[in-house]
Amino acid sequence: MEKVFLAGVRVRERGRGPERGIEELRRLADTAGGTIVGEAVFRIDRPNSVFYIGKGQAESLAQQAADAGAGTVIFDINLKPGQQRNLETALSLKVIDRTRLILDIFARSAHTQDGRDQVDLAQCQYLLPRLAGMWTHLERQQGGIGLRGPGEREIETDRRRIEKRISLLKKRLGDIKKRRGIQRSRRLKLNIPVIALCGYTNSGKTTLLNTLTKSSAVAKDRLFQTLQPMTRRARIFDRDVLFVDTVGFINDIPPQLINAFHSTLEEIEPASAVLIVLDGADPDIGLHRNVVEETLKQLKFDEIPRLYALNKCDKLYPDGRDAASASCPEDKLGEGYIEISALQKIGIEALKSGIYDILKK
Ligand SMILES: Nc1nc2c(ncn2[C@@H]2O[C@H](COP(=O)(O)OP(=O)(O)OP(=O)(O)O)[C@@H](O)[C@H]2O)c(=O)[nH]1
Ligand SMILES: [Mg+2]
Repeated sequence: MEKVFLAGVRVRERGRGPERGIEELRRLADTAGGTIVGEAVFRIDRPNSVFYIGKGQAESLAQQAADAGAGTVIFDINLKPGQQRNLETALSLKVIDRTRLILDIFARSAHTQDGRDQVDLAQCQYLLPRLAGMWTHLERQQGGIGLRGPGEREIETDRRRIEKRISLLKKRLGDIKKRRGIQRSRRLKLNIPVIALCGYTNSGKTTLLNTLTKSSAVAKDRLFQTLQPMTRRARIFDRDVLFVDTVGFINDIPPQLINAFHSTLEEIEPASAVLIVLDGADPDIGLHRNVVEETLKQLKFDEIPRLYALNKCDKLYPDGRDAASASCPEDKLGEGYIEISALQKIGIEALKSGIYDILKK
C-alpha cells in the first residue's frame, strides 16, 4: 500500500464559522487505497503562486512527510501544473492534488465500458494542460537549448496521442448520449413520472433507491460507489414512478468530471422532480446542501421542483425522536426536510406522501 501524507489547506477568512475538517480528505485517500501515515493542516491568507502554501510551510511539510516515511503527499486543494511540479521538486515526493485523487477513485469505481470511457476522458483532459506546462517548464529551465529538440518532439507526440484519444472518447461518448437519448424517449412515452435521486456522495441515494423500489443495487460505505445512473420502477400509492439513482456530488467537483459525466447526468433532465438526499448525521451537512444546489445550478437543472430527504436519522436519534434534539440538523438548514432512514426504513411513508404531493403539482 502506498504511504500517504495528507495536507489540508485552509484559507483564513475572518468572521467565518468553524472550518471544514480533514475528515473528507482522509476518506478520499482511504478510498483511493492509500495508507495514511501522517497529516497536517496549513493555513494561508492566499495561495502562493510557486508553492501554494508558501516556501516556509512547504519546507515544514517536506520535513513532516519525510519523518512519517511517506512516499506521496495528497492535497485537498487543486494545484496548478507549475505548483505541483515545484512541490514535487521541493519535497522529493509524488504530489497529488484533489482532482487527481478524485479521478483516481472514479477510475477504481468504473466497472462498465461507458464509465471507463467517461473517466478516461476526464483523465486525458486533466493531463493535457499538464503536458503543455511540462514543456514550458523544460524550455524555461534549459533556455530552449540542448534538450529542446527531442524534449519538445516527445511532448508533442504525447500531446497528439492524448488529443487523438480525447476525440475518440468524445465520439464514443456521443454514441452513449444517443443511446441514452433513445432509452429516455422510450421511457417518456410510457408517461411515467421520473424522480432523480441526487446528493453528496455517500449520503445514501442507492440505499434509498433500494428501499423505495425494493431493488438490490450495490450500496457501500465508500465514496463514489455509484457512477452510472440506474432506473427502477416503484408504486407510490396509486401511481407508478421511475426513480433514477445518479453519481454523487462533492465539494470542488473537478470540472473535467462534470464535462465527462454530462451525458449520464442528463438522466436528470426529464425528471419531474429531484429528490435531494442529505446525510443528516454529517457535521458538514450545510456545506453538502450548498454543493448539491450549486452543482444542479451548474448543470442547469435548477428549474426542476425538488424535495429534501434528511437521511440517516437513525444515527441522530438512536434512542428515539426526543432523545437528542440538541444537534437537530434543521437548526442549520431551516424547514422543509423529511427525516428518514433509508437503511432502517423509517419515515418512508412520509417521504412517499411528499413525492406524491410534488407530482400532483
Ligand atoms: N445509519 C444509516 N446508514 C445509512 C443509511 N442510508 C445509507 N446508509 C449507509 O451509508 C453508506 C452509503 O450508502 P449509499 O446508499 O451507497 O450512498 P450513495 O449516496 O449511493 O453513495 P455513492 O454512490 O458512493 O455516491 C452505506 O454504508 C449505507 O449502508 C441510513 O439511513 N442510516
Ligand atoms: Mg450510490
